[in-house]
Parts: sequence; structure tokens; C-alpha cells
Amino acid sequence: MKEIELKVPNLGEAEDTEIIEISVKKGDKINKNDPIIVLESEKAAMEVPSDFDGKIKEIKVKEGDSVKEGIVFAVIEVEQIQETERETKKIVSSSTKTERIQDNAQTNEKASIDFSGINAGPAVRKIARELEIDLKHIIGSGKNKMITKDDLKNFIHTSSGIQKLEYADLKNLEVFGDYEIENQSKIRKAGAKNLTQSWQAIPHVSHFEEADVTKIENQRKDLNEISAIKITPLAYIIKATSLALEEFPLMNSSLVDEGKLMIKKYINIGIAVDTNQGLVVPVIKDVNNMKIGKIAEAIMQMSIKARDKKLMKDDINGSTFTISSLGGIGGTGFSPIINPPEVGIIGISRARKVAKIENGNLVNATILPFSLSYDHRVINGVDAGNFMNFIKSTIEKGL
Ligand code: CAO
Repeated sequence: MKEIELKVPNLGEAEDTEIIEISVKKGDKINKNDPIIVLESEKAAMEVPSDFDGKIKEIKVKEGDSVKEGIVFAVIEVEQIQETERETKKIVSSSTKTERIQDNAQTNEKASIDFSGINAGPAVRKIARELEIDLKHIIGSGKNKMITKDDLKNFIHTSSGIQKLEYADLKNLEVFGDYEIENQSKIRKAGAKNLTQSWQAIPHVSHFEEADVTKIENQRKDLNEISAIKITPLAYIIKATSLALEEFPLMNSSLVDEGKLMIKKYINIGIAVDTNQGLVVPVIKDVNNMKIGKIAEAIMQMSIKARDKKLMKDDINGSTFTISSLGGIGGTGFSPIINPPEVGIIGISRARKVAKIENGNLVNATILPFSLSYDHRVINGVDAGNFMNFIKSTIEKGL
């Protein structure tokens, strides 16, 4: 075991250089090229990495210290000294620094987040990139609103912090038997990421309801006898939901900033469509102005386009609320995941025939279970209950 002193390298023309971050603590194991401190001059910031694998024995400086070339800032213990030529790093100008960050982004798959214009040191950027956190969402508490490590830690610890996607450990699993690896489509990969982020970032609550659809089922049968297009219960639910969104505009909104809600004056409903490539959500625009037949036609056109991979950008953008129907498959109820930036989503399950007591008489009825998942930051239980009651009574009255 040998002790090595880490010294501040040649800093180029910079004179007044401050330590803005210490990226390690005593006892930390470090690898060669791991950043140890971050220096900042008036023009830019630079990381000072370790040239060796080892363990931090002592830190000889603190954040805020001014340093010059040659000052020992840390002592590390190393097992073996690799013959390494210390690379003299010059302080880089801000634009060069940005270029370096962009270069890294090209070689690192996780570095797709754009940090341009962000005031944060390289160590914070590195962690954010590794955890796939967009620094634009963090307000810095440092000098000139610089994002410090503590700001990043606080963000991760609050519910708004988006955590890393969770994956099973292949090495642990492969010992149990034969298997094959299947590559996921781009749509499935994007869907997995969006669903995870929505689930982690939005406090979801689900509300379950049932509606007697006997009246609309009779109406639907009659309509289907004369209609060229098959009309499914979904068209009726979409219509009833659009009327409810007109009545309860809070459900047709997006939380755009802390304490700022955008209430949309148009009603576009996204429909979850199952395709071979995964779930896609085409949008039926201005659905509140459409009749049942037109909505059924739009569902058919959009699902054909989705399955034939013919959806255009305009077909999938701009939804204000989403409906996911598993009615053709089965189930008595489920909690769908909100499609951000929306604040609610309705899930439809399979209608069933029941015997019901009506005015003291036993009658046949068809009951449709449906659910609403809502963003509890925007919607309260009472709002959700009123919204669902409205849909239920609209359906039961007949459309
Ligand atoms: N109760 C009872 N029967 C229902 C029903 C319901 N709630 N909803 C549909 N059905 C019936 C239809 O009437 C149709 O019956 P017939 O074959 O006798 O005519 C049959 O089920 C199939 O309907 P469909 O699924 O073709 O049509 P749809 O309008 O109900 O749905 C679409 C269209 C595109 C939404 C659907 O095909 C689809 O992709 N659903 C899956 C969505 C999904 O994956 N959601 C989960 C997201 S969360 O992971």
C-alpha cells in the first residue's frame, strides 16, 4: 500500500480558482479518472480527476478554498502504481466545456439529456447523466443559482425525482435454466420509460365505478344494424367522457409549473391501442363535437392506422385525456397509468349481464365497470367522484 498526494494541476492562465465541489469523502474507493474536486475560475469549471485506482485517505481542502497549481488537495492510498503520465489539464472556456460535455454525450448512451445553459459543475452533471435526471427541473441554491450536489440529492429524495429504471440482474437469473433474449421494439422501450416516469412522478389514485349500460347497449344494437361501421361500447364511453370533460375542466388540464395549471379549452381524447410493436395512443380531436357514429369511425381508422404503422405525428399529439379499454379482452377493473402531461385516464373493463332489482322487480341489466386514475396533485377525491358520477348518469340516461 502506498500513499500518493494529489496536487492541483497546471491551471493555465486562470489565477483566482475556487474549489466549488469536493466529489468524494474520506474512505471512498475511487477509480482512475473519477473526479475528486471541481475547480471554477471566472470563465469556466473543470474536474480534477484521480490518476489512480485507490482509496481516499485524507482531503486537505474544503469547498470555497482558493487554490493554485501544486497545492495538495487529497491523499490517496493505492495498491499498485500504474505508470501514468499526468495529463496537464488547462482550464477550459465555457464554450469548450460545453463541447466536451456534448462529446461525452455522443459516446455515452445515457447522456441524451441536454444540459446546455445549465449552471452545474461537471460532477453534478455526471451524476445527473448516470441517473437520467434532467437538471432543468432543479433550481440551484449555489452562487448564480448553480446546482450543487445537495440540490441534486434533495431532488432525488423528493417525489419529483425520477429514479433509474429497474432491471433484473441477468447474471443472477441465468443459472436457473434455459432462456432466450428478445429485443424490445422502440415503442415498447419508450412506453416502459414513460410509464415508469409517470408512475414515479405522479401521485396516482384510482376510483372505481359501474354504469348500467342496458339502454345504450340496446341503442348500439339498433345502430349496428344500419351502420356500415361496427359501433362498440367504447364510442359511447368516449362521448360521455367528453361531455364530462366539458363539465369538469379541471380534468382537462396539465400542471405546467409549481402552482400553475393549464386548463385546455379543447377536448382531444387519446385511445390506447394494442399493436404488435406495443401500446400506442392515437388521438381523436375535438371529440365533444362528434356524434357516436363519427367517434366509432375515428376509433376504427385510428386503430387500423396504428396497427399498420401509418400514424402521423399529428395523429398522436395533443391529447388532453386518455381512455384505455380492455373491454374486448375481459377483467372486472384495473388502474391505468396516467399519460402525462394529462391529469386523468379512464380504464374500461368488460360489461357483464346481471339480474338487477328495479322498482321492486327483478330485471336483466348489463353493467359496465370503469375506473379513473387521477393525479392527486390536481384532482381531489371529490372531483374524481363527481366526474365519475356524471359519466355514469350520462351513460345510464342514454346518449
Ligand atoms: N364490454 C363488453 N364487450 C366489449 C367491451 C366492453 N367494455 N368493449 C368492447 N367489447 C366487445 C366489442 O363490442 C367487440 O365485440 P364483437 O367482436 O362481438 O363485435 C369486441 O369486444 C372487440 O372490441 P374491440 O376491442 O375490437 O373494439 P373496441 O372499440 O372496444 O376497442 C381498441 C378498440 C383499439 C381500443 C382495442 O382494440 C384495443 O386495442 N384495446 C387494447 C387497449 C389496451 O391495451 N389497453 C391497456 C392499456 S394499459 O396497459
